[in-house]
Amino acid sequence: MDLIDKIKFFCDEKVIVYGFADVASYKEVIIDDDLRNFNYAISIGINIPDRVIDNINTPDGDKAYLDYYQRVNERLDETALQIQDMIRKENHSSKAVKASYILPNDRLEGSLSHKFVANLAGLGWIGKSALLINPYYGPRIRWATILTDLELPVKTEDYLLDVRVAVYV
Ligand code: B12
Repeated sequence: MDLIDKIKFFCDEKVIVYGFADVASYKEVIIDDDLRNFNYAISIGINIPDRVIDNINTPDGDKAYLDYYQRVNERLDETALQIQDMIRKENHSSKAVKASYILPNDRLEGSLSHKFVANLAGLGWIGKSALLINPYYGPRIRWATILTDLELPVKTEDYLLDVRVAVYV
C-alpha cells in the first residue's frame, strides 16, 4: 500500500470527512509565514451530532456541547498528528495544524484557515454565517488540517471559492 492509500485508509477509520487540497496557488489560506512553504494540505472533519447542537441553550445542553466540542477537538488533533508522523516517516515534510490552535499574538487568529482549506479540498462552501457548509453535515462540523510537501491527488474543486448567500424576495 503506498503512502497516499495509507493516509486514505487511516482517514476512513478516524474521521467523518476528508479531502486533499492544492494550496500552492492560495497562499492567503496560510496566515503563519513559517508554514507557507507547504503546497498541499489534507483537510479532516468530524461532525457534532444534531442532538448535541439542537440542545444548546438548554440547562444540560451547553455542558454537553462543551464536552463534545473538546472530544472532537482531541480526536481531530490526535488524528492530524498521526497523519503528520506517517508522512514524516516516509521522508516528506508535514505539519499538523490543530483544530483550535491560536497564534501567540493578540489578534485571535489561527495559523491557517481550516475553512478555506476544506473549501479547496471540495468539502463545502462558505455560507452566509461565514462558516464552512458541508453538503451532508452543514456547519455542524469541526476541522483540522495537515500541511505537506507530499504531492496529493487533488480532487476537482467542487465548490472552489464558492460563497453562498441567501437571497430573500
Ligand atoms: C479564532 C477563532 C474564533 C474566534 C473568532 C475570531 C476570528 N478571527 O474569526 C471566536 C472565538 C470568536 C470564534 C468563534 C466561533 N468559531 Co471559531 N475559530 C477560530 C480559529 C481558531 C481561527 C480563525 C482565524 O484565524 N480566522 C482568521 C481569518 C483570516 O480566517 P478565516 O476566518 O477562516 O478567513 C479566511 C476565509 O474567510 C478565507 N476566505 C475569504 N473569503 C473567502 C471565500 C471563500 C469562498 C473561501 C473558501 C474562503 C474565503 O480567507 C480568509 C483567510 O484565509 C478557527 C480555526 C482555524 N484555524 O481556522 C476556528 C473556527 C473558524 N471556528 C469555528 C467555529 C465552529 C466557531 C463558532 C461557531 C463556535 C461556537 N460554537 O460559538 C463561533 C462562531 C464563528 C462565526 N460565526 O464566524 C470552526 C468553523 C467550522 C465551520 N464549519 O466553519 C473553526 C474552523 C474551528 C474548527 N476547527 O472547526 N472562532
